[in-house]
Amino acid sequence: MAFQTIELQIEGGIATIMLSRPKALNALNFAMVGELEQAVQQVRDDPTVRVVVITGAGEKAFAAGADITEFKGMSAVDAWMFTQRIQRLYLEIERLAKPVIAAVNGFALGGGCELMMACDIVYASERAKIGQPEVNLGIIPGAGGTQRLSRLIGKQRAKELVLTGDMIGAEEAWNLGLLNKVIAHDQLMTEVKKLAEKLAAKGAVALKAAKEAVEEGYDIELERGIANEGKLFGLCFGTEDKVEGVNAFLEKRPPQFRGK
Ligand code: CO8
Repeated sequence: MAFQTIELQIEGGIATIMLSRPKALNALNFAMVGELEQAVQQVRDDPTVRVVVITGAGEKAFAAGADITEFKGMSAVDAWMFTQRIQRLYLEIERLAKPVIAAVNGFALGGGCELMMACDIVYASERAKIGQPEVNLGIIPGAGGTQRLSRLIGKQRAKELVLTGDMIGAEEAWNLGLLNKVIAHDQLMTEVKKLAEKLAAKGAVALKAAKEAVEEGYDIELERGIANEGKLFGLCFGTEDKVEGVNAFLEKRPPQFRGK
């Protein structure tokens, strides 16, 4: 499928979605949101895709947020509808039955920061700048920023970022627990590829079950969360990958998982 605002490349079981409006720092406009919806559906339904990477084109930005030029003249109802759409898209990414890695190559602001937070693992360039600057526009985050941020780093620190609209550097974001790893800028995609290949070699059903156990259990009481984990654990015992994984360990050889 030919896209105008993103690029989608699928190779060796790894789908790379690149936000590609570098002149506007990869700001998410309506067209990009529509194309992201299509790309996410495509990678979700393609059984050859085992891992998804999301990154930004150019040297400066992952995504500098929603496209502010489209806010001019936008009605309250339109804005509400748009947030609902982008929220659904980010939930879809968060719940995708495959690991999603964010490769944050620069600014991740507003809707860009919110997209980053919907991903499973975040590797960032040392040049990354992260924040929720919406208050500077007289608005607030609308794609999960007030919710995922406080769940990730705690209410107090989330409020500081959301209320000041300040950007923070990669080191500070890592200290807060927003990033998994900070990497030298020119090494970012090499390290992300290594991680993606590592994940692509695992059993796809086990990865799906593991992600689902964490996601579904996160906002519920411990007892229900661990009960759900137990059922997913049991489900793994019905897979060919479990037979292969256990046999490979006992036979002292690397496993060859088939995602079945
Ligand atoms: N939207 C549109 N254009 C943008 C955006 C943006 N978010 N960010 C940057 N650009 C454009 C600039 O206008 C500029 O265009 P031009 O060359 O035509 O003048 C170009 O990208 C390069 O930007 P700068 O010259 O400003 O580059 P700097 O390095 O000087 O500054 C910054 C980089 C600090 C990132 C600066 O561009 C900036 O502050 N950008 C805005 C960041 C921001 O406020 N983001 C939040 C947007 S609101 C949001 O994300 C809400 C999401 C909720 C879901 C949607 C609900 C409707």
